Amino acid sequence: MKLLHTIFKFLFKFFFCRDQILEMFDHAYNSYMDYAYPADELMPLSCRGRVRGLEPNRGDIDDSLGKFSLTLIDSLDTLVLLNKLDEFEEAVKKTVQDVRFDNDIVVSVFETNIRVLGGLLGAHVMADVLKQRGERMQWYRDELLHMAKELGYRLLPAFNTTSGLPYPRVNLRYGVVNPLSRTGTESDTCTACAGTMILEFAALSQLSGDPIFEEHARKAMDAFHCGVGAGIDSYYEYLMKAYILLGDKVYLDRFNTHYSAIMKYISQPPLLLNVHMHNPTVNVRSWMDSLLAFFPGLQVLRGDLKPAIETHEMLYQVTKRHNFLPEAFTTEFRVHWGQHPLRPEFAESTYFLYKATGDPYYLKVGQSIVEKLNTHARVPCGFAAVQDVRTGTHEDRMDSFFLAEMFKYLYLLFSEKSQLPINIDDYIFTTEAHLLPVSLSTTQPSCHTNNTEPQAHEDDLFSYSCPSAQTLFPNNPTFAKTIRDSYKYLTGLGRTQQPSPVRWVTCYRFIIEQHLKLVAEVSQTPEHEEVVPLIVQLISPPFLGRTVLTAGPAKFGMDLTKQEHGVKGSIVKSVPYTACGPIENAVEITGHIALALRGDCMFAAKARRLQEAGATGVIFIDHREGSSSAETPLFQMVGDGEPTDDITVPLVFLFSKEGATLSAALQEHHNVDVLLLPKEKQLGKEKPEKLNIKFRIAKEEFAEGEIESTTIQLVLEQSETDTEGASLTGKNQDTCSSPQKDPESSP
Ligand code: DMJ
Repeated sequence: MKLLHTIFKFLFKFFFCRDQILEMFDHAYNSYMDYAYPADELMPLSCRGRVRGLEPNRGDIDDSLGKFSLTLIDSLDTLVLLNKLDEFEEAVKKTVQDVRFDNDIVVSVFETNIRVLGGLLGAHVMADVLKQRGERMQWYRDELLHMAKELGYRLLPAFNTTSGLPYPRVNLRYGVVNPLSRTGTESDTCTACAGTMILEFAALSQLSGDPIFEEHARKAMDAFHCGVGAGIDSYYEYLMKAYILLGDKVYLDRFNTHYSAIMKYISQPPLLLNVHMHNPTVNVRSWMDSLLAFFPGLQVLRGDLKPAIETHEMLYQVTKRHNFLPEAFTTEFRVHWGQHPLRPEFAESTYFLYKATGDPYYLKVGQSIVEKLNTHARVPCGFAAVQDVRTGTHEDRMDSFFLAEMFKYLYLLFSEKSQLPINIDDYIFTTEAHLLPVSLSTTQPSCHTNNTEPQAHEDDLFSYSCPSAQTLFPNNPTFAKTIRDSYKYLTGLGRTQQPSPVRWVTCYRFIIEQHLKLVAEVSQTPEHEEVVPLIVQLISPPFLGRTVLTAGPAKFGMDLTKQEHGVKGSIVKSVPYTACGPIENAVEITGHIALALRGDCMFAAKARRLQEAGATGVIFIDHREGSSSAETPLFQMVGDGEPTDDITVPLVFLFSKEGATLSAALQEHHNVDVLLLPKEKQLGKEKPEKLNIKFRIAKEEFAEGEIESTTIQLVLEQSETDTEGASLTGKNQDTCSSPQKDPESSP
């Protein structure tokens, strides 16, 4: 039996997958270098580079692109691990020669840290190792480290907050507060975004000798006071790994506190489901996110092998059914959101489980990942993200993490340690799979992956142990199989089995997207879930229904699709404009639709405050300069995780270009009446013959000495029989003689 295992392993490892993975990597990397470099990313369907500003704006995901050859930097240490040392040397030279960071561009602090700063540090460490061996890189003089330090300084302005939590975005040239920065006023960030800095920043401090980076990242970590569910995503990963890298028990204690809560409230093997933060017995939703696939890998590091095997097996069953993990899937394993942007988390966990168990089953899982990528994602110019796993349609994107992470984990899975150019046990993986040496640890006791005996603890064997796969989990394939067998037929493939009854609970990394939805409050709606486009139609003179602004809906507040004639009212700007403090102009707002700027606090908080002040509706306006419905897909605003039943007024969202049109109208005409309604019910569009516009011109009464003014009373009638119209007043209007060229589109 043992001999059979060995033969099986040998066959997989040496004659099949390693070479295939190398060939696939070459295809992806060379496509990027040939068709896209120096752009940030490859567009594999168009066979060209994605340059921000030249392609349609995709919203937040474009914040990863900083005109700094992202994919090249993210790929550097993968080149070393895959033994492509000539290519690595060449790529480092290109990075040093071509990449600049003083770009006037707004980027995500989180993404820039994990992908670019982490990429530079991992590559610097690799360059140093190769140089010390005396065979290559002899010209190298720490150029990548200098670049990393420069980038670190460019990120630091984001940490200039009272809490120490970084702003989500920074302008690489102008920082945050500079009027030229264009970062907006948004200070909301996700826990993962703010709590996934410590590895890179601490490593930068250790390597550069400047403590400022570690100090800031540590302060940001200290700012969290998480209970159940208050933290999320790679924040947990970084607590655990910060302990491994830095040896500071504070991080381990925090991790263990969170982990216990997660396992108590969230884990329902093999599922991990969202619970309400303040009421953890209540479910939040009935679907899971593909990003949870990293969690079994973290559980392996923690030493919690059983739930890791269970959850991983559930995920494998989902990939068997849908080829890839859809971005979100239900507890019945149906597609909730069909996109798959070639995420590496499932491969990551597969690698860690193989390392922990030695079970060749995980090689088989790895092989299936390789095959599916080749069959369903490979295109002539690289690998394309899958737009919908149900149809197999492609999307014109190949994210840099595909090269940074996917190929590392797959290659490691099929490699013997002796085949690697470095001793992999000497390194820890960042969340982007960049390699940082464990030897950076300065605080005792440090963790060394191989030789540390776990320290037994009364309550929990693993609580104070250094994660060492070999020590904690001696190879035991039978143990893993026994656990997996209970979950073999979860998805209904093969024999039928109902998933065990579940508590609807929440997980955390589960969802960077999910988390962003709750914190940034906009939900990229699953593709099959239609976002009903709304409009803000300006109906008072001189607009008379001809200016129509496309608006996004909210998942809470009044459902405008159920209002026969929409909701009408005149608009008043909230003071303060963000509506994050007490409303100072409640008197003016009462009975009107309030305009409020996005940012600084949650949509739900703004809506509540304005509703209490007497507003009959709220139009939120994006604070991100230049955004428009023409370029950014509509999304739905979501609540703050608390019940939102108390919010009954209608809520709509305008991108900043449309918002600017509305604000300009208000500034010019003082009285602007609007209708909030679904686009399909646009007034005067479907049945123009039935739209009667009547004017009554009347003299207002004036006090002696006041200038005479004319009032135009406008009556809009839906039809001859429909007498419910809008009686609106516009003062001192010229005429209706300024027709918009294209009433359908936003100016
Ligand atoms: C990567 O950039 C990192 O793994 C990050 O932590 C999460 N998202 C992507 C991969 O899916």
